[in-house]
Amino acid sequence: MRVLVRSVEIFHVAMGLVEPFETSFGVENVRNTILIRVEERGGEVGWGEAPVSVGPWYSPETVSTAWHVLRDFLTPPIVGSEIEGPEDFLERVSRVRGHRMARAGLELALWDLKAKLEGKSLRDVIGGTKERVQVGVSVGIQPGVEETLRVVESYLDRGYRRVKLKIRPGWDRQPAQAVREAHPELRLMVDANGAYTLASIERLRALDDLGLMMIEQPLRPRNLLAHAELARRLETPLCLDESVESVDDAVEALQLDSALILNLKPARVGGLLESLRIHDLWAASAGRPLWIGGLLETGIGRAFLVAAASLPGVTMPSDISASDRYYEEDLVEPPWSLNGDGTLSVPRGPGIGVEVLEDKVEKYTVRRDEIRA
Ligand code: OSB
Ligand code: MG
Repeated sequence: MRVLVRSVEIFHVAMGLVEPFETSFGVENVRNTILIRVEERGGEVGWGEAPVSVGPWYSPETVSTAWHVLRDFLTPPIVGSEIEGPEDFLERVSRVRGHRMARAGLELALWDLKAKLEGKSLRDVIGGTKERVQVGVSVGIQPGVEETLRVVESYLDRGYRRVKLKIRPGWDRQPAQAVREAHPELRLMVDANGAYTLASIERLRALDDLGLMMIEQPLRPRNLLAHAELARRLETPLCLDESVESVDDAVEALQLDSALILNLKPARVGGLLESLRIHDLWAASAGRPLWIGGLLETGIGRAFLVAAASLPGVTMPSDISASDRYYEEDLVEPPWSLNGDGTLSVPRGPGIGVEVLEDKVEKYTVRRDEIRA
């Protein structure tokens, strides 16, 4: 690909969630996030998403920091100039430290643009091999055990075959045990979003007899060494999420043996190129299980998750649910829908393979900016 980038538009969108999503770090009712639209001289367009939120809870990034960094640092090096593609973009902004979700948003838009210009699906451009990807559902913290059982039941009725429960100290053994007793064969796991310390290891040990697939991110992000110790002292495998922001982090996690499993989120690591490197390292070189995680993306960001989940090293169900699990209406056509076998289909059309409904984007936009040469 070699194109002249004519403009980059950024949209702050606010979309109500169909139900509040509560984790150990807080509750979200409305998804505030950033969409990116890149247009090249010939009129072809690429879309991306930087799935930040209003506050720095999951990661230090927010809508405001991503807006600032996209506008002032990531976009100027490519607007009005010829660029070769996502790799070229990453080189031009390599001085920028951190801000990986902002960077991912623009990088993803360039992958969509590249694939469209080549007339290929995103899956084919990145080397995906699957036609359908296995997915699961992430269940937020509920007011009580009854509600948890009811919510899980409703997802199972809709066809989901793997359930992840959000936990925090004091909301862990009880809901997990109740779901396990009601569904002895269910593929079940938990995600703590870093809410525990090694000092509270007994709370986590209490989960060891529930046959969980894994415990995701039990300890704080910077604690790779403590995760390694915890992994040695628990039966249940550990999975890292927030701890791995780059291929360098993945190398260290493998060297320290911090976790068996990785939840790979393209936005968390700065885009698809870094995701491909981490995928090759974790799955192909180290032979460890890996799956794709989400951040309540709109249908636009979801397309990149589905493409990533079609990679051969993704061997466990991914956190990619259908559009109606998140939003009343999605920004793409067709919306993402669950197949009867608990999978999502990987689109075959050019680029992200779903049409972006620009009138819907406009409807949910609270702030828009356009960067031109
Ligand atoms: O830790 O995986 C997480 C959503 C927002 C922030 C963090 C996480 C999540 C999820 C939801 O678990 C996954 C999804 O998009 O369905
Ligand atoms: Mg997580």
